[in-house]
Amino acid sequence: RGGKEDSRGALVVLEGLDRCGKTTQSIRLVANLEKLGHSAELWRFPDRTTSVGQMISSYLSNKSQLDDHTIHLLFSANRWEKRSLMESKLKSGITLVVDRYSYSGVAFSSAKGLDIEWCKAPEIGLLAPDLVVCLDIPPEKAAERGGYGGERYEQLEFQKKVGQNYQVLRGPTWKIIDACLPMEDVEEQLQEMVLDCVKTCQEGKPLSCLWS
Ligand code: NYM
Repeated sequence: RGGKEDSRGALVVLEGLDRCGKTTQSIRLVANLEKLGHSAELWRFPDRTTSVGQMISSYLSNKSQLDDHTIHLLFSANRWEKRSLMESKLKSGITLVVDRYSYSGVAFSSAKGLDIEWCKAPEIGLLAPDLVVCLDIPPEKAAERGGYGGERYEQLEFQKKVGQNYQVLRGPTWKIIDACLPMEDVEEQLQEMVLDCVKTCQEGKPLSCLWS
């Protein structure tokens, strides 16, 4: 049932193709949660501030070359190095809104041709999100939005494959929002889903681990 002692923050993940609006929406969501009196923090992966994150950043901006398996494991390591902090924040009652997580890890790497089960393996044991919201956008529409920034992976054909992989990964904790709706509508739908999830976590829903 969960008494007050089991109360915790929610782990909420936003996923979607590049240029789907995740970053804008995650910033707004955290601001809205705080306005409503919830403690919330915005996180993102890759976290480019760590030394692993700097290797990732250099790879993404084409300043370094890495084998596909190696970069996959670095993205995963970047989540592992944040796992214990993530757990303690959640247990202290803070809701974490995370811009990309393991699903990006698997969807992007397997779009290069890596085996999907191999991609999932290093993610096993990371904290499982309470809610994954996927901002759904046709790859062609995303490409029209101000163009891609020129980082690795920001190409239409590649994004189409990533989109297909997201479909394969969709599970019971996934909710979809049409990212082509006006920004305010996306914001409102997202907030409603997240408030619901925050409530069940306050009531003591136990934390669980990937891959479930
Ligand atoms: N990306 C992100 C991956 O390939 N694997 C991962 O595990 C994560 C978290 O990095 N194109 C890719 C997706 C993006 C790129 O992300 C950088 P962002 O949100 O643009 O900083």
